[in-house]
Amino acid sequence: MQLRLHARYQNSAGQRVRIVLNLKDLAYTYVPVSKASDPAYLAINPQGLLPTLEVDGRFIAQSMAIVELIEELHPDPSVMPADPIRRAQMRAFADLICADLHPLNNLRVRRYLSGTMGAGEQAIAGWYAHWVAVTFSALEQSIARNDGAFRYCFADHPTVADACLVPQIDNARRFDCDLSPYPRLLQIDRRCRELEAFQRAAPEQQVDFPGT
Ligand SMILES: N[C@@H](CCC(=O)N[C@@H](CS)C(=O)NCC(=O)O)C(=O)O
Repeated sequence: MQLRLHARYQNSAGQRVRIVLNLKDLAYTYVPVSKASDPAYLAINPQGLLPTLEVDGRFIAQSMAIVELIEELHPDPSVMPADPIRRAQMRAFADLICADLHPLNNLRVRRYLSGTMGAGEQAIAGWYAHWVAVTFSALEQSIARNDGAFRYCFADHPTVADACLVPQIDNARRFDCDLSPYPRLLQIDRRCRELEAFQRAAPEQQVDFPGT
């Protein structure tokens, strides 16, 4: 089975997928896409969002759909907790990042705010910092409920939640958000970054990272 990941170095949804592919030690070809709005890219993903996974010439959009597919095709090692309730809690954590927070720092949303709505840079930064604070507080509380029982978010091995958390922390840092109120998330983030799977997935390790 040939896997090709169409993405961009600083594409946090793509980084989630890279992390999961690496955790499962799956070989894939990274296909850098410089602009998601290019007609050639829209032909494979009409949503105009990165990433897209190509599996033997068939295309799958949306990082979470991709991650679920990878887990189904290659269940071992799993990137899910074994217990179904814990698994659902992990999905709820991941959804908070992927469905509720990440779209707000998307380039097209920020462009709409500054262009169509005329919002200034400072106003947009304040708006984003507000949503980071709301969401990260909820994420921190959901980890606090585990009472330090796990090395990573929801298990002693990294799961999809960790693959979502680390790129989102990069986003928050890129936008200068204060993360000091979230010590549990920061500790897990540090542990993840010690792993080769996370290191190889980092933006600066990709062939399209500027200056490489
Ligand atoms: N829900 C989508 C989000 C994808 C997404 O927002 N990708 C961003 C980059 S991280 C993108 O393609 N942005 C293009 C743009 O904003 O114009 C997923 O999980 O794949």
